[in-house]
Amino acid sequence: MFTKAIVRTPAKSMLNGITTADLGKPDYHLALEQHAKYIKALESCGLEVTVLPALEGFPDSCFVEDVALMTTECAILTRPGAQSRRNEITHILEALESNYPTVYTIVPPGTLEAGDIMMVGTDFYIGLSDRTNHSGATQMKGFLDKHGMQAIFIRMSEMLHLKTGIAYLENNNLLAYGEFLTKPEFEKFNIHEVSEDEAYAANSIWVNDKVLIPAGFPKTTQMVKAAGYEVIEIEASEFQKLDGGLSCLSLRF
Ligand code: CIR
Repeated sequence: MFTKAIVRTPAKSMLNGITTADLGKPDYHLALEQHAKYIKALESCGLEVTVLPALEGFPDSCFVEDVALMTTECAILTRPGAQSRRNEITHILEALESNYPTVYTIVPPGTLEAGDIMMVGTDFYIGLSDRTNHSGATQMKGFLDKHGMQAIFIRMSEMLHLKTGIAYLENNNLLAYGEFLTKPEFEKFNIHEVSEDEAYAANSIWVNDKVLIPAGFPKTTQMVKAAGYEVIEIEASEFQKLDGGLSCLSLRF
């Protein structure tokens, strides 16, 4: 179970965030409203949420998930592959140190964004993406090894981050889309397939037995309900415009 989350208020500069989505510029005020509701949803799942201030110098900084990995044993400060995001880490360090006695750091030539990491108990699936390279993943594996946790590398080529297309819902249930449907590493899971027209909903999150799903994806919502979960639908359209989903908006631990 998670007890805490860290989020960061979106900056006005989010209008200039990195994107491939071709959905237009985000509406900043709507993004703030959606972000506030996201926080409320996390709180309704029992989490104490720390809200960090907006960082205007970093348009993508509300996507806090990418700059750190929180485990039960330690936290790891990442080294984002996106150059414009690299120094976001200096602004999250204090929050990590105030919650963990041990904080490791990914160093050059490694790059890693934790949107590429999916936690399944003490196993951590690490996507080798455009943002996460082999050195970054190997450093991460070394840190996890020290604490008796395992890393499994996943080659990927179609998506921004591993969790763009996959979400672990606990109880061996995996929500998956696209290239992740056929990876041998995921065969052991009970795979719930997200259809192509609802691909964005593959980035959903399990929070203490509830599942937060982006609003507007009825097939995925129905499928997750049918699997026995209570679902909370969250409007995330303004973050979708920046290739960001529900997982990216928080660090949960
Ligand atoms: C980026 O390209 O870095 C941001 N616009 C979106 C980051 C989304 N993060 C995630 O999937 N973990």
